[in-house]
Amino acid sequence: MINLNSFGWNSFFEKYFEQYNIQGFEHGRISIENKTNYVVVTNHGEIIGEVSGKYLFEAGKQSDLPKVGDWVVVSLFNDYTRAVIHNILPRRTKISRKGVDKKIDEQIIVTNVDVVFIVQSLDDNFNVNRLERYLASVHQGGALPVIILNKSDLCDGVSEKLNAVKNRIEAIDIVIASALNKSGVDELLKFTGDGITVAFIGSSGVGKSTLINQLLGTDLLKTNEVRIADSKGKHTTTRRELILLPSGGILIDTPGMREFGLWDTGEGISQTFSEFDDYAGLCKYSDCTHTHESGCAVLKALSEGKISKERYDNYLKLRKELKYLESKQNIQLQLEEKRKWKTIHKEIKQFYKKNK
Ligand SMILES: Nc1nc2c(ncn2[C@@H]2O[C@H](COP(=O)(O)OP(=O)(O)OP(=O)(O)O)[C@@H](O)[C@H]2O)c(=O)[nH]1
Ligand SMILES: [Mg+2]
Ligand SMILES: [Zn+2]
Repeated sequence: MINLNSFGWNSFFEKYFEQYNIQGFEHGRISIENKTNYVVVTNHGEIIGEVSGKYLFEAGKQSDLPKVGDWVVVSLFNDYTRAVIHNILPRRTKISRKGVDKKIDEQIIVTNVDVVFIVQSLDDNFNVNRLERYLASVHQGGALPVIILNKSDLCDGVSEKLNAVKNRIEAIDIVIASALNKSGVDELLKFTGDGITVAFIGSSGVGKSTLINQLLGTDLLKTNEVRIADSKGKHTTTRRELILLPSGGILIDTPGMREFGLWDTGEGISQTFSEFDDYAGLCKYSDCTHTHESGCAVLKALSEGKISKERYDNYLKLRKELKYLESKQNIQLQLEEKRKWKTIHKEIKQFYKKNK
């Protein structure tokens, strides 16, 4: 029997599972999402699982389907070699972004993570605006963010870059690492522990999989050189994968992301830019956009040097993106409503025709 506590099972999920437990269902955690099925870690080992037809039928959107990190309700068949997934237990935390296809949709990267390593490399990839973007999403999803600046061996001005981050971002742990010469890896280990789930996110090629291999002490995950021209990665990792750390803890590797569009991150932005809320509360107009209004306390704080200009610019940019997303979502909702009415009207007309 596998001890699922080591995979992060705890009283939070237990409480929700109780009703299924008394009906004889089992529980498990999604460790890999394949194209057509999942790998589920259960008390009886790693088992291939598929979502039940009923659940699939009732799932309204992509985010209703199981994701890596989810705890699911299953029944086991064929001598514990096949699992049918009936439901997902409530997600304690999640990381989401705006889906990359045309439809405005939430894409869940991983769920039920305690800590998120936001990984950047100290070469062309280094970008403080992007760190703040990731932070807003991680804050929104409820996990604890840690910033990892990797490939320190490739960078001469490490302390300048570290200061650039510290000047912009307060009260978040930052680890300088080099997966190549193993520095900083011990420091990363401090954030791991039995039952604690840590996810690695960031652009392709920053060294997420290499860092995980270093933590594991074996080359379990595939890694690949970056392009010489622009240090960009080759999207080597193609699936999210949950891995047990021999020293205790759970690590989740994720594929590098080209874009990290915000999804529903109002709270996350507030938390990431908490000093702005203090000032915004003092603005003359409650719907102040902090761009031109008289009596704007944010602009005043900016002119007095109490808020950094870079943070201000990024704050406005992220808020604008969120507003745009919300308006798009509204349009989409309206279109869906219209489509619904159209079908209803058509059905009614057909009914009349038949019954004439
Ligand atoms: N010089 C140097 N190279 C590193 C370091 N960490 C990783 N690399 C190299 O960077 C390349 C990309 O590393 P990966 O671990 O594949 O990157 P990844 O973030 O997993 O990328 P994707 O899977 O594509 O998202 C590999 O050639 C690694 O050997 C480091 O600290 N220093
Ligand atoms: Mg990788
Ligand atoms: Zn204002």
